[in-house]
Amino acid sequence: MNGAESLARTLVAGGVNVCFTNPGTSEMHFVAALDKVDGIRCVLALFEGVVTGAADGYWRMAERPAATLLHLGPGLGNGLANLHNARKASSAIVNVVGEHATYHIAHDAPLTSDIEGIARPVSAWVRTSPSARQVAADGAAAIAAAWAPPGQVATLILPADTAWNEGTGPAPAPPRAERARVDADAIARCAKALRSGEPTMLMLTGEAVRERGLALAGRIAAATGARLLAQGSNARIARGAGRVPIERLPYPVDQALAVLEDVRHLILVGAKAPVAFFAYPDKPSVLTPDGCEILRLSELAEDGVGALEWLADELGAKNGEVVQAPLRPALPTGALTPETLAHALGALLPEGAIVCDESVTTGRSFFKHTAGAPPHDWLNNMGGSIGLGMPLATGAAVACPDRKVVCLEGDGSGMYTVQALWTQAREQLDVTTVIFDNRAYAILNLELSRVGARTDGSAADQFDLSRPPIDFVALARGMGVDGERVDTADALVRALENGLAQPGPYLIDAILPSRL
Ligand SMILES: Cc1ncc(C[n+]2csc(CCOP(=O)(O)OP(=O)(O)O)c2C)c(N)n1
Repeated sequence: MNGAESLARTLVAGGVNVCFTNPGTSEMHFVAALDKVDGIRCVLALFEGVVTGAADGYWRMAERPAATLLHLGPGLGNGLANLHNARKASSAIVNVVGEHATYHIAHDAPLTSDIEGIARPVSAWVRTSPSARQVAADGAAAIAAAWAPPGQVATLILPADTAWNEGTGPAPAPPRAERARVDADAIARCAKALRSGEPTMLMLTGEAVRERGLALAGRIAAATGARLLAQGSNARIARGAGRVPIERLPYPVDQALAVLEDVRHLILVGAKAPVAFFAYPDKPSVLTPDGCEILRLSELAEDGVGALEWLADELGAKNGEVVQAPLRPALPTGALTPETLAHALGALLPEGAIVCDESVTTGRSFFKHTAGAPPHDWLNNMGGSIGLGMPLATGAAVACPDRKVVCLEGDGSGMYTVQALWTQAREQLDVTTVIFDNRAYAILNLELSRVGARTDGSAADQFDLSRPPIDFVALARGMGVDGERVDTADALVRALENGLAQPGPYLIDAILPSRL
């Protein structure tokens, strides 16, 4: 058995059953091995940003890492932005990156590059396998590194001769590291703050914003009067009727400051201490008020749900959590605006939906109007690098073929990785994509004044996507995805009903008032 097959069998033995691919010549033996070995599904994407974003979405929903297959330094480089997003989301991914045969590297052929150097900033673990006899063990180590809590990007670089030379057969995956339990001091400090009678907030993310974590946090809130808030962006929030509802920290600095202004004790459950997305002249970077005590219940890698359980016990908070009542807005009619769009989503979001949210400025009231929809999961971009939404939806749909994926996508953001639609068509993935076609980089137009930049007016041209207008329905059709364009709330409702009723991919180009 050659090294490539040894690695492929190692992946399957380690529970890696999907590989998002965009291969080249140096990966041909690995491609052949993936073909030969049962138990791993290969999903081709036409740009590496789709490959890496899909692997992120797959992890968030399957809770198992996918592999990627990328072509040397340039292929990895094309996938970097979404690997950055995956790193920020603490998503586990096993990248397999092809490399020239070991003896060929010295010749500096066209595709030779510093692959480790490209991989390192986005990877917690990087290794170039030295030989075919080592590649299976390195693959097993990569899987273990990816699984390290809370989830990591591991990059294994595979010189072509390590794939084609004689290997060892598969290596067993090392046991997975468990999440560490928090110490008793953390519980005692947080309990003291919660008993102080002073305004206290729990800021949650990670496992803590899934159903069980939210229920426990809700109990603590009911027993102590503490407020709950999620981070501004989260890998996956469990929401909807019957779950403890939670708001996110708003993006605009002034709004975030207002939400946090009275907090005296902030307890972080997996979350980072809140800071502004960007610096602005005359606005603070740190969003907590002066004098606010910041305490940590758990790091993201620790057992946050266990910590909430312990804390709830300590406080005698056994039940009493307030859950969201079922509540849907009425179907909207009239003009299509971000607000009527939010109503349509709230009215129609199906039970079990997976929402991949890259709605940027259009989505500011989506949370409010979807809060009482049937139970669903909500996935954010955590790294701020746009072009994640459609790949994320692709990976989520591969992970959960029985659930409807709803991709909420800005027109500007969507254009980065629009090729994801082709993969959705090829795999017949159940994704309804709604493009928020405001023909602008609207957020940048807002930011221009927020940062205090002075212009004579022509700067707005850099945010104008209307010249020429982008025909998303034609783009989708060109990649095998059906769709329609809508410009009223009534038409959006019909299109959403239509898209959600179909089992495969569908795209709705929602024409919104221009935001320039
Ligand atoms: C990789 C990357 N390039 C550029 C940016 C800067 N950026 C942030 S938002 C944005 C435009 C988003 O436009 P759109 O998706 O249409 O949403 P809208 O602002 O119109 O709501 C850009 C270019 C970024 N965040 N990431």
